Amino acid sequence: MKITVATCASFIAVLSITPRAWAAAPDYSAYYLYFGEDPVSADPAWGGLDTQGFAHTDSHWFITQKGYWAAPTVWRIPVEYDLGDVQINTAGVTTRTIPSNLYTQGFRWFGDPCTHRIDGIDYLLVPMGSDLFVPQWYRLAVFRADAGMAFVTAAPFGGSPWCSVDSNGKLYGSDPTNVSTWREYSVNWQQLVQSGTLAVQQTGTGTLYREDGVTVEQLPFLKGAEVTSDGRLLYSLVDQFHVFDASSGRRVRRSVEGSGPFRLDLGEFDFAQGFGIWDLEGTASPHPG
Ligand SMILES: [Ca+2]
Repeated sequence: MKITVATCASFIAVLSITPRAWAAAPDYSAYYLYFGEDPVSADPAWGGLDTQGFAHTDSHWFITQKGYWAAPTVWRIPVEYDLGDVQINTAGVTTRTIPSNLYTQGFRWFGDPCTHRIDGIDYLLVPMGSDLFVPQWYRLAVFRADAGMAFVTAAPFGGSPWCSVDSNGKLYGSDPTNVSTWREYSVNWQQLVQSGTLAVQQTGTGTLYREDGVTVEQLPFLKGAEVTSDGRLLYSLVDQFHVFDASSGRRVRRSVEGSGPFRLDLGEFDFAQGFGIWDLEGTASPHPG
């Protein structure tokens, strides 16, 4: 099975990684290896300093931009397109900006988004923040994930700059700085479908530990995070990836620069802002492996 992780930086766009069985793994069966930069040294229109995060449905990428001098924007790109060769006027690519009333209220940032399908309807969830340079995370916005990307609603989301939903519909988030825990939320998805309102209730927290299980891990500035669809692993992006077992909170893998099977190599002037995990095998992606 092939997995693609996308990070955003000024040039690097997509990292291909593949889960491999790890013989010593006590309570999970796979982790993800970095296999290369793809597209290589691309500088796509959705990239640059404004890119904040990635999500996907079965057929499309969704990429958020904070809107440095303009309104925050989300791109919707078919999976069969080469992400390194997409322009804003490419047929089939659509963008939408933040609703004007939310922009007027001061929301200037889109964070690292996520998606969830309920009753055959795909929804795109986007953390929104105010303040151009020091974002405060105030709301979780919901859009339809079809081509119209209609805005549905927004609700408080505990200040998290990222969101993730597992296959059971459980929603995850955290504080943006000095992260030592993550939060779990229940969502009334049926209410979202039926009345277009978002009811989010925190149901628990998880504590993050180092590999030795003793010291609480503090992640100084979280760029994004994602829980695998089975809810077993939490990928957090700081300077590198930190991968935690979601049941124990213990870190099980950490990416490194330069060498090793799980590495994140960023250029001198590049930095990662967010990411997404997508098993592209069996999709129409030009880069399934
Ligand atoms: Ca994401």
